[in-house]
Amino acid sequence: MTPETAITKPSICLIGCPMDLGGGRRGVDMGPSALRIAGISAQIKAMGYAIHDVGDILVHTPESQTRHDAKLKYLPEIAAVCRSLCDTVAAAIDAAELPVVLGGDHSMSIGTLGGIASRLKPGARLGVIWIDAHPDINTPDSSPSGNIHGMPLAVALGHGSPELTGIGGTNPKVDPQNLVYIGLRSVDGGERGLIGELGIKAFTMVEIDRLRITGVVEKTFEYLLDRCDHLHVSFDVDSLDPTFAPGVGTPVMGGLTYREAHYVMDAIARTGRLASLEIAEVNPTLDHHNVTAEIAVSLAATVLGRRVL
Ligand SMILES: [Mn+2]
Repeated sequence: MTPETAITKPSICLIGCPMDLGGGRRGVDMGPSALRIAGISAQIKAMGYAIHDVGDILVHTPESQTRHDAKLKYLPEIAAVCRSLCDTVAAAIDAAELPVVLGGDHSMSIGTLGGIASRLKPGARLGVIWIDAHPDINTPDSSPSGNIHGMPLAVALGHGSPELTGIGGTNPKVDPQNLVYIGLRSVDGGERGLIGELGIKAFTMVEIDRLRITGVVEKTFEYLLDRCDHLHVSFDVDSLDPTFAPGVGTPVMGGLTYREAHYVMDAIARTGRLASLEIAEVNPTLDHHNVTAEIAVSLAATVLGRRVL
């Protein structure tokens, strides 16, 4: 038996989002399969959770699409996927299940956050911990690439195409004061401007060097826990250093170590406040023997409460 944090456990709703329309590099559409093959269901079940795997959201391949807008590549297709994901996440919450979304490129967060925001009780506040090398807060005008996986947080904060900001019916979905970044190290000029303008709390890799991961986690909770009722964790596997996790959509040197990531996840589990989770940007085509998906699954188990002792 493995010891766990919670005594009563919600059912976990696993939702695959096999989408790679939002990034410049192919292959993250295979992320949900890689995470399932790495045993996400069995490992969570072994912790005593009931699992409801709803399978994958329908996503059409880029080959069957036409790109209409260079500033918002595959906008109609990504909007359709996110609407469907939004409904699926909302249904899980309605069924008192804890949604765990398996990606897929990070544009899927538009759907995940749409579903969560649509189900918040009146007056309840959504808090988000965004663990990522990139802040994903570009607008169509600031984005150097037009790839929507670099825009989901801007959308959640109400900036961007109405086709995306309108998903789930709540706009904005997140208050910039209720968002914390951990692990940033690759930030575009426009993103830097918006983070400063909105006063978003960000712990870059420099803060992790300076405060160590323990200090960053402590400050994150001091800042965030009192101001949120629903805690959502969005984990981009590119937050990890590529020496540990090579199979990611957009690798950047100088990331979290395996132990730092586990420390963050363990600390989040101990708050008892996690209400939804997503794992983004697992790219099996760049991976070695599925090691990145295996690490992501072990981190998912940790944030859901698996402990060493
Ligand atoms: Mn990301």
